Amino acid sequence: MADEKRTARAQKDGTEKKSKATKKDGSRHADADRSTDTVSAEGKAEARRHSVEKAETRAKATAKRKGLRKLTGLDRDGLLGMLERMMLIREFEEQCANLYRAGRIRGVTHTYQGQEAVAVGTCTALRIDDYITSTHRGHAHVIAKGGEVDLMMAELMGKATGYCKGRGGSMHIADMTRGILGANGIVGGGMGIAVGAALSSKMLGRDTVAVCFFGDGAMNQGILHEVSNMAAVWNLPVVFLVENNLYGMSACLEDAMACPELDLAKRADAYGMPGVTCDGMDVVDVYLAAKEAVERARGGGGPSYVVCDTYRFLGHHVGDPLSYRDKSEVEPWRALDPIPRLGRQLVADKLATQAEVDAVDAATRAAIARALAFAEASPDPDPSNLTEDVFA
Ligand SMILES: Cc1ncc(C[n+]2csc(CCOP(=O)(O)OP(=O)(O)O)c2C)c(N)n1
Ligand SMILES: [Mg+2]
Repeated sequence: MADEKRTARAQKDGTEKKSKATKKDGSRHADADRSTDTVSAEGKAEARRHSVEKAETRAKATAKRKGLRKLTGLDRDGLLGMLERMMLIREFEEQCANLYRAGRIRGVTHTYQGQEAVAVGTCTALRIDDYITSTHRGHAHVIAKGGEVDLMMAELMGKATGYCKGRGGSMHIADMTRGILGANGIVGGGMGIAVGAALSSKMLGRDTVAVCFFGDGAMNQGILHEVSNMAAVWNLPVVFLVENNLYGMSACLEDAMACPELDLAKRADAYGMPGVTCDGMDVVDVYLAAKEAVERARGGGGPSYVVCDTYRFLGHHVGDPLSYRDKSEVEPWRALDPIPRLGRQLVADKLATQAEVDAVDAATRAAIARALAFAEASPDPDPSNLTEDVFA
């Protein structure tokens, strides 16, 4: 067949396939001949409605859930501890956004409001010597893994007492004493590090597990294919933890992902590993899914994917004008806020009174206020040390 004919046939086949996909999910432009097959505004609105309706159905199903201790295997302190960590993250992020708006934090700051259940549910399933790799939206991962908010706040404000002596800022916080191998400004940048950590666990005969946090946007980074394959081939103790908040910057899932209508956890099938999707607005559901994946990895059962369906209440970064998403989209997600949701369940389950829940809230606000005072009182880095810790 002549080259032009082959190309024409391939184009025709491609067009036909796209047309079928359009008919099936109804979300694509009818004009499938265009080389960039974008999604219509109606298609996106429909997809967004579908996402939140799915989340609402899950929330209804678990609202009256009783017996949290039995379900999770956690005691009252463990369950209240999850509430505390989520509240600590929320307050840290709120203050962080305020400081950024006031010009007291430099650079770009990505906050995590709305997604707290993902970091906390996952890290509650981990031991202190397990590893995590984080993302550009990483404050929550550090707090959930037990990191110190004073050192974090000082780092964000560029103070000498910060985690990285004020040289790293928001996207470079690490704490080797707690297995926190670092946030990362490179989308997908933590993936190789996590699989490397898992490989080291295996080679050293240790039973530590690595959790690799990343977003739906990062799912399309090439390195994920390499490390997923490698982790499966070598049966490494790693969990690929996807935070599916439906957006990568201003691009929604439907614009950036082939087959967005498919369950993202199905990607795991390609590597012969298990993949599950859980309710990322419910800390208990995330904990149960993460626990199963972590225990499998620790027991020699190899890697897996856990996809958490969630939503970021605020913009991609503080100051994002949010022109790409309709305001009305946010309210139904806010109604699924994971923090009051756990609070209500603890009260309904008679594991805490409302007064106790409120007391945890007050204590976490006080802890963040202390962190802020610590950071404010801390010295700036001494310019004479500028070249210290510089290796290249
Ligand atoms: C390699 C690389 N490409 C692009 C960017 C710019 N960038 C920063 S965050 C982001 C979106 C990431 O989306 P997702 O992985 O879904 O995480 P989310 O922001 O939703 O938490 C992009 C494209 C980057 N930092 N690194
Ligand atoms: Mg995302």
